[in-house]
Amino acid sequence: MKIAIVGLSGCGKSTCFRAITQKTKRESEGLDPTKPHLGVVKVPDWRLEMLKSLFNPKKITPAEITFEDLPGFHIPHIKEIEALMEVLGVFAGRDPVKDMDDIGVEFILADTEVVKHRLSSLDKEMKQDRSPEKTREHETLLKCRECLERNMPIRSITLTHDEEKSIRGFQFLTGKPIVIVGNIGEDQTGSGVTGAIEAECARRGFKSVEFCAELEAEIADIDEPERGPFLKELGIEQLARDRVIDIAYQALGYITFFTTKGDETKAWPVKNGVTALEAAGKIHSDIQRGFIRAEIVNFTDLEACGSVQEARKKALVRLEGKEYVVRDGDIVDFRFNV
Ligand SMILES: Nc1nc2c(ncn2[C@@H]2O[C@H](COP(=O)(O)OP(=O)(O)OP(=O)(O)O)[C@@H](O)[C@H]2O)c(=O)[nH]1
Ligand SMILES: [Mg+2]
Repeated sequence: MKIAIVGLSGCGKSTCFRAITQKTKRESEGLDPTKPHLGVVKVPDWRLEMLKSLFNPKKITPAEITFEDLPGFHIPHIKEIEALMEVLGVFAGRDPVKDMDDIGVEFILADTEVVKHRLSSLDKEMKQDRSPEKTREHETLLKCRECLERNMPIRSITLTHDEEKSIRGFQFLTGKPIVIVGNIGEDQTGSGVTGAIEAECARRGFKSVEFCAELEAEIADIDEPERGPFLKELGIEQLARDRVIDIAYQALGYITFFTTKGDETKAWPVKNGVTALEAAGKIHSDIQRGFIRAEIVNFTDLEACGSVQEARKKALVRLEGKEYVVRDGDIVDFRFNV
């Protein structure tokens, strides 16, 4: 799961990257600012703490997201990137809605080039071969072109499963989920300056969050014992970073299921809508191949009951088959035989 951090030059992408990954200045100092950099973060999930107290595992493994910090204003190499985090430099007195528009236009142009290029070669190919696959791809690309010509992102088109599949390989930028981060200055905290961003994002169906990246990047440099008092002095209860990661995770369209096998309690990120059989494959191909049933209790039920035994008494621990659609917070025990 990889998210690329994009935005205009100097909008604070690298500062956001440091704040999100909590890399210290010293760790980042050696990094070449003209190159992309990767950082892995653990997705904060309070439910893991509760599961820890119930199952007492030796090890807790949260879900992870890799963030990629891109230098300057770059059209990212989209392969392997599942979503974009777009940083708007509100702190610099810029007009964030205009910046959002400008970036949107660049992405639309980049996708338009890809569509044009492919349509032109497809026209030639279809003179020899008018297979249903090629025809479908052609029709879908025409839909995309029409959408892009209206200055709309590809994610705004409703495509059938087959249509989506026919263009999946192109990894269109404007087809990716997007999270908008309003990077505000320290003096802008709580001033509502990002109201305009929020309204614009709501209109476009984007998730957005405001964040004082510089402040939170500085916090990474404070040693643990001094961190608490420092945060208290600033009146910060929780780092916005956690919320930024959480919102990015949601924007990716992921939900979390948990396993509590042996010594480890683990959070597994899966696309919303996966079946129990697909979820099993995330863990191990053997578990998928030999899938018999999945014993499932949802976190909310477990929390309300206080123990698995109690949940069992209330018939909230269920046996589900291959086609069961996994829900966020399911605690799953796969039964399999290979
Ligand atoms: N006051 C203030 N300054 C910030 C904030 N975020 C970033 N800056 C400053 O803005 C400058 C650029 O920040 P970077 O994080 O390097 O921006 P960038 O988007 O990575 O820049 P490029 O990779 O060159 O495009 C640095 O001097 C930061 O200290 C902020 O929230 N408040
Ligand atoms: Mg940078």
